[in-house]
Amino acid sequence: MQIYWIEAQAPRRVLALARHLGIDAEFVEQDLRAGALKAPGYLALNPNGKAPVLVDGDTVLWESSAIMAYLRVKAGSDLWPADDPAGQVELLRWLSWNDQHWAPAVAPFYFEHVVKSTFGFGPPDRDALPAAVADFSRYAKVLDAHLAGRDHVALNRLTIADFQLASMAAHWRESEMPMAEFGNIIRWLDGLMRIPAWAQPWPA
Ligand SMILES: N[C@@H](CCC(=O)N[C@@H](CS)C(=O)NCC(=O)O)C(=O)O
Repeated sequence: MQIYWIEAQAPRRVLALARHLGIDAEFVEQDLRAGALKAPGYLALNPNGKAPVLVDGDTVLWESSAIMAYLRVKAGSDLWPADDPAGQVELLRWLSWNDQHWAPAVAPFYFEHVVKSTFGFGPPDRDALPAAVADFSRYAKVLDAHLAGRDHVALNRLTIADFQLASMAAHWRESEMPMAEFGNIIRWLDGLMRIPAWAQPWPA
């Protein structure tokens, strides 16, 4: 099995899960700045030209949530509720909510402060961020209320939804996300950081 990755939030979910589950895979880092994700060989695996991608024999998968579900099935862990249709529905709710609402709300902060510095795209444009605060607050309120009295996003246990929702928000401090009033989110993110594979997901 190969997992193609760059040092960014969507691959991070997959790498963390693979490490957490002890999956034996070859981790193939791609050079974003050299255009590796847009090379014909890579586009044949993922026509979107994005990471991560998983190749396992004849199976080629892109989209990190699908890859995480695949890894879970492979490892037989309960991070994806394979035998629980109602649990799957609950997870799908949060995976969809992330991709439609939460990820776009946190992405401007993450991009300006983390993506730019990781890949040498220049300094953060802080003037671009005030316009992003309203959306951030709107959806942070939803997540914060949901996490009151909970340590995890769904099913009262660690699932792939936690990794999906946390991958950009985990960087809230250095990204200067206006998180101060959302104590339940902070508690949840700090809790995830106690999982060694989440705190340090990157292959050596
Ligand atoms: N929805 C996709 C997102 C994939 C994605 O946007 N990957 C980013 C890194 S986080 C990427 O490869 N960006 C490079 C590019 O767009 O050129 C997933 O969850 O896998």
